[in-house]
Amino acid sequence: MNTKTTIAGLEFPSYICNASGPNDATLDELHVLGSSGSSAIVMKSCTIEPRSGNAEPRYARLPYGAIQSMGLPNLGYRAYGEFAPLLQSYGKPIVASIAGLSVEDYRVMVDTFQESDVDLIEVNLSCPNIEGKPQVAYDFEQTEKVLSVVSRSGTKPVGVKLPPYFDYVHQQHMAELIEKYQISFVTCINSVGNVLVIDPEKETPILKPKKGFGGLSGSYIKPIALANVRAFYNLLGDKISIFGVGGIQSGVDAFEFLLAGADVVQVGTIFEKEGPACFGRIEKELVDILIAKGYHSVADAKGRLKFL
Ligand code: RRO
Repeated sequence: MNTKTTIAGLEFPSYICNASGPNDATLDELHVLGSSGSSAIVMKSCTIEPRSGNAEPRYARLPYGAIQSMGLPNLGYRAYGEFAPLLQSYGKPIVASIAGLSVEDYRVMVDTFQESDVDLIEVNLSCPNIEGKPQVAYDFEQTEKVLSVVSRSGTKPVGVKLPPYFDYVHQQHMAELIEKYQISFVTCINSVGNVLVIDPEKETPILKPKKGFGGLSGSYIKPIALANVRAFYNLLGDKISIFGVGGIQSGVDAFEFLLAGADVVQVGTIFEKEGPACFGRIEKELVDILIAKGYHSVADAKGRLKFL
């Protein structure tokens, strides 16, 4: 079974890779991803300066996923530029993820990664956990300012990591901007921002930062993620590539994202819980489904959602 696929013309050896977020901020963690079944090495979103992130507790597993307010803990973008050549021997795509705190931050980081050994640049427009910094992609004027600087320079493909949208007009508006600025791929979706989980015993939120409001991930958000993948697939078709992310923990989940139109799926919450064995397990489960259904490759099933 051929599970090779591409994002922005770049070959991915299989369908499942890690999502920016869990266990991808240090060089040791990135080496673990290099040695794992992940089809790429996706790095933690970075900022200009290193950050230790928000106060703890800032991550909690839930029955069907997780809530977190990590607050962008990372080593600063320079470190990730230096790590890239050390990771090339794994022979899989290296993806930088940048999360500016200003338009100028995005410009500086994208220019630097354009000159580095990373293969793709994911521009994170959707971190929900920085106090006083709204998610960029919910503000289309601000988004356009960022897209105008990140799309300007270099030859490496640039994509955007989007928050969940809940209305088609927002997906349409974003799709127009993606076309206008020749963005090569989208990553749908980031965590569902600013949800609240309460501990009824303690009568407190379960997270400390932002008075308990944090990003929701895992199975809770899978239908929202599928809807966003499908909406962008409908709107942009083969003009862009799509990373699907949100609640994938089994081969069936991955197959659903494939039908919706995702070129590759990223896993975050299940990787945090299960460790690097999850990549090979989900890939094998997906292959078994494709064989049972008579598909010959991942490409064969992509976008093939049927209608009632
Ligand atoms: O670090 C975080 O708190 C974080 C980021 Br950058 C993001 O993009 N999405 C998320 O749920 N958490």
